Amino acid sequence: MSTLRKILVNKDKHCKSVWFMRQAGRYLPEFRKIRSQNPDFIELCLNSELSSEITLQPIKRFNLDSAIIFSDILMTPYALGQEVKFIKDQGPELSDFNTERFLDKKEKEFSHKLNPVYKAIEKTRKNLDKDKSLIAFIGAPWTLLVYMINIKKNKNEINFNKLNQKDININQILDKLIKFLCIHIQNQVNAGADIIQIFDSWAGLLPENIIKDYCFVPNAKIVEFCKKEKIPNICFPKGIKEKYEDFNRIVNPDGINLDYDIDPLWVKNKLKDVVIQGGLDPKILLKSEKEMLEGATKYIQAFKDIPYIFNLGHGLLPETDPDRVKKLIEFYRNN
Ligand code: 1CP
Repeated sequence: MSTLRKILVNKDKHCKSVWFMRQAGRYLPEFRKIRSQNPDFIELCLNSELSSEITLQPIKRFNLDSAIIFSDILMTPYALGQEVKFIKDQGPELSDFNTERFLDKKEKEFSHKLNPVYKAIEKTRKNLDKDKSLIAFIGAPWTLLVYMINIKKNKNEINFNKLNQKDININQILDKLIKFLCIHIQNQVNAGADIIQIFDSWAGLLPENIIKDYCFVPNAKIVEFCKKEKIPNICFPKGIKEKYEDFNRIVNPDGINLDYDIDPLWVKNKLKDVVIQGGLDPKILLKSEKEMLEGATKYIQAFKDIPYIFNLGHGLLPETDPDRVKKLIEFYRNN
């Protein structure tokens, strides 16, 4: 059994396990080389051979305990018929959302379009040591919706006028998304993934009055599906501050990833009956080695008596020095 499953499923508090969000990506020269030869990001995600190779790059380099499949949360809107483009230094851009066409999408076509992702998972599983987990992931419905109907004004603001347009029935869209996301989860597990992480990266932009309907309830429905299918799951409701407590109570996932805003000591008191993952600010890897190791110590100490998976409070930044990543892993394993 992998160390990640020992912690997440068996709640083994003595076991150590480390992986990083965005471990396969832009801070690695070997990734940048492949990326420079593949200008279309979606095409790269649909290239099973290369996706699998990229997934294994950080495992070869650092011998991490788990691999996370190289793909993107926006592969879901892509498979649901929207065109997805990544504009350099601007982030993703999706073609106009058409409610009718979206609601009409069929399961078979959706799974067919994502087949290369499942092939990449199969291939990776064959080349990954038995004692390592292969993590697959989805974007949570709210976070996907933010991109799909293009409602983010800037880094920290939602265009609520657009969200409340009469021709967009949000609940109907969320329900359809949940259904397709559960299919995507099941397909990834059937292909060989053994853990699912659910990224709700924009949960922190939801106001108090709708966070339950748009974040807690959709995440809860997906976690319920995972539990029914015995799929170990980790939720990441980024930016929701003390509402982590409500989230944990209502959604009740196997694991919860902390963001870097939340105090680990608060977490220890307030989040019960859940495995804790991550928390360390990825920016700390850009500071001095001393600061980085002090930062890591805070998390290692806070969670030494409970099941804890070492990771970050968001993805590794593109400017991170890979040698720093190596140091951090060594430090965690030796402490
Ligand atoms: O080279 C490039 O320009 C592409 C950069 C890149 C990479 C390497 C993007 C574009 N996505 C990815 C891969 C990716 N995305 C992974 C791979 C596996 C790994 O973690 O190693 C994962 C898990 C994701 C998940 C993802 N994509 C999230 C959730 C996590 C998070 O960061 O909050 C989100 C929000 C996205 C959307 C996305 N994909 C890429 C960009 C630039 C964005 C937008 C982010 C934003 O709007 O800030």
